[in-house]
Amino acid sequence: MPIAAKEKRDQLMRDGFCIFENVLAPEMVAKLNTMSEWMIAQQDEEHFEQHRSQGCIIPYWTCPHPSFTELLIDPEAMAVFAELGFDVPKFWSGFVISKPPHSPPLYWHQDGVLWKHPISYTNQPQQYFLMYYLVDTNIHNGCLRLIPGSHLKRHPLHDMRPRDDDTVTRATDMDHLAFQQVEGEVNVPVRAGDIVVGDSRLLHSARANQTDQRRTVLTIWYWPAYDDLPDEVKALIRDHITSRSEWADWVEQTRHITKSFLPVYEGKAKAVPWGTFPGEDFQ
Ligand SMILES: O=C(O)CCC(=O)C(=O)O
Repeated sequence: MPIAAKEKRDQLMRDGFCIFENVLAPEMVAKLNTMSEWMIAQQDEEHFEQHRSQGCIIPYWTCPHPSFTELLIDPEAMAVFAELGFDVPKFWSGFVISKPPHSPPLYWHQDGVLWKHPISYTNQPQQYFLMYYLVDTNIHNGCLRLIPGSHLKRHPLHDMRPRDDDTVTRATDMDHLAFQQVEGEVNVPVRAGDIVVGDSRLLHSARANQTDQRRTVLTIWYWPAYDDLPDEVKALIRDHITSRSEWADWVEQTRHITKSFLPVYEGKAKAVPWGTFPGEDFQ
């Protein structure tokens, strides 16, 4: 497929991210804000405590809402993939992540799951996030920050396992490396309605929200070139999406809308084991 957004595609491959401005209309942003508030209101106190560094993180299928389904297949957003040269992206998962007023930064981390497969050590397109910030962001209200190129090159932060440490996820140890300013980081302020496209292996975090307003982002995960993935990776994707009954139910209930974006693998290959940390070969 031709690549209309050549510079952005080059940036995505080289730096691990790129930005498309002004993709969602203000009405859609308003609708998604209403949806997010409805989902956030359903969480209990322990959820917010446990995920204090993120604010909250709600898988879309735990509170099904038609606006999320609409966003998954949004033609303007899918046109972003087409401009990048990906004409058959397949969907995986999605979350509402929201920082309340006056809340701590998000810890540094990466979200790759294929580190036990050689594909992770190549620049073949694998898993990308689309991030939709629902307010304009800046360094005061919790904008994204990231380390360009860290999807391809080891950084000392790769040796950390922040999600295994309660003092990080609950943001009770703010001296932890996971919260520090680090060499090579860049801030990524955006406007509501923009999309940040990023490689799941990229190290990223978010600044603290020091304002009186909530800061919400929706992250949706896709496999932009699913058909080119090895069978054992397709098997991992298939097994994950059907691993929880609530999730599998959502897939069935919305299949009539999302059908062409659902990954299908009917082969016999054994799924590659889940691998969330880079091995020593990653240098
Ligand atoms: O809150 C953000 O800005 C990014 C959230 C994120 O990437 C995550 O929690 O994995």
